[in-house]
Amino acid sequence: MITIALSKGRIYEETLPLLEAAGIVPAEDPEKSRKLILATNHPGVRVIIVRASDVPTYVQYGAADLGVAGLDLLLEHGGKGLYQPLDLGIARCKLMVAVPEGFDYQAAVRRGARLRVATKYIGTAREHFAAKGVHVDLIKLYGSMELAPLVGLADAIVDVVDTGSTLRANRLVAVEEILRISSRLVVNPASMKVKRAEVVPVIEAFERASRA
Ligand code: PRT
Ligand code: MG
Repeated sequence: MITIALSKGRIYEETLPLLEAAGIVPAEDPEKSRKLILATNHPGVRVIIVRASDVPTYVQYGAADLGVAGLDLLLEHGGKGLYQPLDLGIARCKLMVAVPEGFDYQAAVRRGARLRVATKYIGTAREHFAAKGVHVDLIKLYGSMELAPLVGLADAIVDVVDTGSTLRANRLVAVEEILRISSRLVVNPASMKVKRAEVVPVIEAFERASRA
């Protein structure tokens, strides 16, 4: 039996066609069912539904053999104990620095101002600002980063942006791109050895499908 860890929403939706290409069809829709373990048409394969940021952890400890996770979350996790054979090119977005309209970020940076930055990506943000020599106090949030500058919690945020409509709706503007992001297939290294006959065909099918 192999277990594939996915998160609900965009990762699940964009991984479904790849699963299908590997001949795997979940028996239920996680948006409709409350089940966290989904059987598939394939007796040897099940899908577990976890929080996006927990996918690397489930795979690292071997509770799942494979998983799909955004590069943003993989970098925060650190990637320890994870084999990352494939960039699936799905759930694309950018990690950006954003500020309220009218805040001159570049001028603040030139002045050497100390900025308060709210983010759930503490590790990546710390590295980014340190490399630029920008002084920041990082404030850890778990969601809705866009709110923080609007209520005086932070001067800026570091968040992923896709269409930019959430930024616009909250009168924020992206001022710096940190990283281009897509989702990766992650594999437990022990599963790769012990369950090679089951795991490798899935990796190969994902590779063919994501290239197509
Ligand atoms: O939602 P939850 O708190 O459980 O976890 P999550 O937000 O980490 O997971 P999820 O499922 O929302 O995202 C999973 C992965 O999708 C992320 O790790 C990214 O790699 C990728 N991804 C791609 C995105 C987006 N696009 C995206 N737009 N993740 C989040 N967003 C957010 C964005 O921050 C904004 O708040 O969606 C909102 C809408 O974005 P705009 O720019 O289209 O308005
Ligand atoms: Mg989300």
